[in-house]
Amino acid sequence: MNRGASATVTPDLNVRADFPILKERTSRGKPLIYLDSAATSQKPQAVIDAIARYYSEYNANIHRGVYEIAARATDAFEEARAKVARFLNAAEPAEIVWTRNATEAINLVAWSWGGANLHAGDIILLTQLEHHSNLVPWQLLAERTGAHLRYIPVDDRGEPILDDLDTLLQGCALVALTHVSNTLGTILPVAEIVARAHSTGAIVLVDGAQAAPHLAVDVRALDADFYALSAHKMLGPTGIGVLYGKRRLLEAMPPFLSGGDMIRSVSYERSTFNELPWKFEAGTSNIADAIAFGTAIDYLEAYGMENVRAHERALLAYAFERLAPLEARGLAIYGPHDVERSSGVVSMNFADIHAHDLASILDTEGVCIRAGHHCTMPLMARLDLAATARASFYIYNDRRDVDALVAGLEKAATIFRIS
Ligand code: C6P
Repeated sequence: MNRGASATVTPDLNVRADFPILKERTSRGKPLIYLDSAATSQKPQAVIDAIARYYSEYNANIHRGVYEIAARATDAFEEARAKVARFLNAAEPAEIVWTRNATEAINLVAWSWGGANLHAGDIILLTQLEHHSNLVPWQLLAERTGAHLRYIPVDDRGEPILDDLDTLLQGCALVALTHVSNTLGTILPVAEIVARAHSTGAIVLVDGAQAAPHLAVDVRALDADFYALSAHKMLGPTGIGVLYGKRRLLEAMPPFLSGGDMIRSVSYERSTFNELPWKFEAGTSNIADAIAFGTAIDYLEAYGMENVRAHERALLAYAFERLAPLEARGLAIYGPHDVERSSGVVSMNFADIHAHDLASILDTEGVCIRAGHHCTMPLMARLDLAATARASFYIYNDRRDVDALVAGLEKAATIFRIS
């Protein structure tokens, strides 16, 4: 791996070598060109090894057994939590709650904090960019409590319009917004929105599912009250995610799920609950994947988050340059056409080719992209789009992947007779 070296779009063969899947070929014999990291990232060998090591060397339940491998598993599990705390610059590991994914982290807040704090007539403010995971839980909460949803609007390029933010914040108890749009790649001015929300007394949840893999996130600098992420988008395994929450808020919240491990004492009549963060971790946790997520964080930290960002910025600039001639032939690129404001996503449509057809043609060349509404149906409606074809980059991508994408688009142009 290119540890700490200044990032560049020059193919970094060592990074690619760390990802065994990138040596695979498709059934058509094409090299795998993986451009769907916004859906899920690939995993370095170190992460795969960490999972195998847990199961083959010290598989045991945590927080229970006194024997050696149980203590080792508990230590590794809690050490991974401490790594996440450090990665996000949380004040302490107790502010890091393991969940299954970002979706569950958001649901935890909606059920626990929302159930205890939201009342009829309160406002929940979202943006029009939200992924369904940061929209549907609030719709359901609004139905349960009588609260109302409001949206920060976006313009035709998907840029949030903040001119009326102070008006939108009136009566607002909670703002829930994405840090980076999964559909367009737009990086939102979260610190500014948090500060303005706090000045009116609102709590802010940030959906960091697309930001934590790509940006150096500092939850204290952002002053986010809650921050949600999924390990699988940042080199870690599926089935493990994180809710960061400020201690004061987490402490005041009732448990979300209940059962073993989250209690202090139980009688036939009543129960008292464990300290943070275990109060929110009912039942046996996803031990192996939490530990392996810790390994993914080690990998990202060794690479350097500033290098992740620099690499993606450079790759995106190269992609915009290579795609420019196709724009003259009907390629439409959505979102900020600006590497400073976008996080490694190119969302597009090519003339009147359906995004799914485009994805299928690219697939014949081994190029993996996502087509569809990207779990942002309201945003699609707002932008008057049925679907987009989305290519998304990560540290293991290089110029050759962009070249393959462009070649695939040219093949589509030939098939659909686009001159
Ligand atoms: N977006 C995509 O292809 P989960 O499924 O819980 O790991 O992540 C949900 C989620 C929440 N917020 C944002 C901004 C997201 O992008 C996602 C997941 C993937 O865009 C899969 S739909």
